[in-house]
Amino acid sequence: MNDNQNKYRERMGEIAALMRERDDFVITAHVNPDPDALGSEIAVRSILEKLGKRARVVNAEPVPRVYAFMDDRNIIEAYDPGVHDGPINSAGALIILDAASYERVGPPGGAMETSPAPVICIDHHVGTDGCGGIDLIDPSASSVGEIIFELCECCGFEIDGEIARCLYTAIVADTRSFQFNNSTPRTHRAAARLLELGVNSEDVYEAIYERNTPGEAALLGLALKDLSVECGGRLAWLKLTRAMQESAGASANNSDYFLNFLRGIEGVDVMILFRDAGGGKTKVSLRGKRGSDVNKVARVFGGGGHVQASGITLHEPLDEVVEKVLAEARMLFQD
Ligand SMILES: [Mn+2]
Repeated sequence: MNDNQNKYRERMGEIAALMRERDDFVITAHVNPDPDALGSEIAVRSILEKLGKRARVVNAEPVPRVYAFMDDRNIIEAYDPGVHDGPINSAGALIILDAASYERVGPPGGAMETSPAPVICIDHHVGTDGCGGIDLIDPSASSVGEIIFELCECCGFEIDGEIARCLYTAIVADTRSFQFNNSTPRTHRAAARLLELGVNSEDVYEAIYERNTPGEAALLGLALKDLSVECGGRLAWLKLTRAMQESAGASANNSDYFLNFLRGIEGVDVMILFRDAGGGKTKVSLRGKRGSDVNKVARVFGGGGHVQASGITLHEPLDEVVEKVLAEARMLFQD
């Protein structure tokens, strides 16, 4: 075992000790939660529940419709300062998952930053420093789900059916069904063990990828009419204007549904989806293949994420954002 692995295990031990010692936990994750964020939150809450601890999950916003299937016990609460600032302030410990800054957590992050409670932070994003408490940040992990699985194995937390399903869903979503290069032998070992514990992989796949609405299919059709492929066929992008979203009666809740069509075009290495998110906001989702570092582009505009999957939100009109983000993305192909 090398130094890094030792440090990793030591950190896991500290986290497990705090989980066993304390009570009254508040768990959160990043804004716009994805299955890794939600699955990890629900799994950690279940682990604490089994230890006889009180724990609540408080997010900046309600669970997105497409991921409602993950929270079938309605565990996740949407942050309300009047309801949650008290519990956050008096918590035995705070747990931040799939994010490593108070800012990425959104509104509850402000209350957490000023709370005297110790903070556990478990993440796998690149370029994050942690929250200054007990930080477990491993960018080589496919997902926080994978890290929580290892925490259970290493520290003797029992994985029941619900926890297994949550962790497997987290891993599948963050690796896009083991297709991304963040999917390692370690990832597959975790997944294999979770299958042994009874997870139904077909159900998980269907729940994640096959929940789009006919309106979203119509919106994809409208967007594909204006598909742009440039940089010698290596950069493909789509934009979703307000008019397209109104005409289709749908928005893009699941950006990968759109990006996967671009991913399937032979020779494309970088895929970008631009969306007018309303209220003067534009959201940009970037994906890279074969090692293309789209995080580099996202960081220029204050966005974040992973080397091959990043996002940006800007309070600027769609067309202006398209122009400047594309200018930066084209630089990826200038060598
Ligand atoms: Mn994640």
